[in-house]
Amino acid sequence: MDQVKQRLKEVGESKSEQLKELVREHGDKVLQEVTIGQVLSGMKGVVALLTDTSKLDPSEGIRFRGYSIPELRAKLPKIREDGEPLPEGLFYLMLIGEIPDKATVDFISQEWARRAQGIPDHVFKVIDSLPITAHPMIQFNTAILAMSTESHFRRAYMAGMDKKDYWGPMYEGVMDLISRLPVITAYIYRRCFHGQKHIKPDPSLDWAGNIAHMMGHSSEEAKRLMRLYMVLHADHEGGNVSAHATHLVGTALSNPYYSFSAGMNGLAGPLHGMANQEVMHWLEKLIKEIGTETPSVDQIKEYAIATLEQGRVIPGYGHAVLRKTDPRFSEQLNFAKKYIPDAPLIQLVSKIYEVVPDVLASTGKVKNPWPNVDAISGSLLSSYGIKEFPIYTVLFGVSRSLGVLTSLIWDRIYGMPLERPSSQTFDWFEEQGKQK
Ligand code: NMX
Ligand code: MLT
Repeated sequence: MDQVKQRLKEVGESKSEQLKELVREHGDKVLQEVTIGQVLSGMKGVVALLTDTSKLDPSEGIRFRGYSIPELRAKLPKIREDGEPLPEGLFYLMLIGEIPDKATVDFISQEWARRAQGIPDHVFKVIDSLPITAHPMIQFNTAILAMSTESHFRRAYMAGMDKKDYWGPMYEGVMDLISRLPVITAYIYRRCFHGQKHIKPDPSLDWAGNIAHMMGHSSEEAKRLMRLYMVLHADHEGGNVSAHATHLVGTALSNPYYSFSAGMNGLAGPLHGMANQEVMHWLEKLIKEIGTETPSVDQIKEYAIATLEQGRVIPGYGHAVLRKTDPRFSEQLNFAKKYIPDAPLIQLVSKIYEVVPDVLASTGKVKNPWPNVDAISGSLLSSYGIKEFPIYTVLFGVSRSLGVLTSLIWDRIYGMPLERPSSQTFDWFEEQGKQK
């Protein structure tokens, strides 16, 4: 058993006992009232999930196991003191609940580099059988499903493993899956946008540095950006579409590949992870229609109002939970201001930030007029030379694997049962509305 799995075993055993005791002793305790409005508007604010890896505060933003993003950037191990934290460290923090030392992070980097070599050939053949015009998310998700032939979890289940031990093969599958996503991503990227000229992983590099390297953006600056990107998108508590879908499918004891694939199908929606690509189309169209990369505040305002009048959303703005500017947006903006202050796209994003919140607030219905993580991530990638928008949601997905898959391991540690809420008919809801 490797050292991370050993520590997980120690932490997990007592936690799963605590959960059983909580349910035994306080299972009848009422948590909250739920209104018809909440159920019929996407269950917003309904507490229905147990997720330890991170928690979202509407004003403060995300905290990973209690740590804010600035705290993580200060505390998690880095390669260089002035660099970005390594996502391997965030993975360990989300999995174990403790900040790792650099030796542990190096162990995870090496372990992932080793496991990344095990992708079976048929996965690349399956990708190659798709047209290069197929959206990278289609190719990514197809590859994830194709990799499920390797599932330790399925093999253990078929062999009749005791359910209290399910977390073990789940951990092995998750480690394999996370390790292999960068290779798959770079393969798809090079296939679609760089004439199939593939670049081998460099086993001496960290996980995120290797993504940049294999994509062909191997400057130190691009690697630093990739480390930031992979940390910022890793998790957003349990209720977002990708986390919720991964968890839900996992409760049927589907293997980690099936479960993660479900989450990635959700991430591919334009209101969720695909918003990063949508933002770029919105910016491109703005530049084309106005005829300049440096539009005035009034021109941006007019363009934003026209988007709303066409019955469309302004991508990159709004959030189901946040009620302030997303700190993931602010962190990226600060990063850009530090390293590439003159980048035209970053200047445009900053100007849009001055205008759009007022436009959205003036509708009187948008609950959060502030930018989210996607309002800037594509502009940042593009400014570093990663200009092919369709890969952006795949990169989001690679990062999101860290959070949703650590949660999936914890679901098996806790022995979470099949999730099966009730539904009711329209007539039932109407009847409830009439009752005093
Ligand atoms: N542009 C235009 N209208 C908006 C926007 C926006 N950015 N955000 C919310 N609204 C509308 C929303 O469509 C709804 O309209 P209607 O009543 O006509 O159906 C109304 O405002 C109330 O919606 P909210 O309760 O504020 O938002 P909700 O929780 O339903 O949805 C989002 C949250 C994130 C789906 C929504 O803000 C949105 O569509 N934003 C643009 C897409 C986007 O950036 N998504 C990325 C989210 C982050 N991520 O990576 O997942
Ligand atoms: C996310 O990162 O998952 C998004 O901000 C969406 C959400 O939290 O609902």
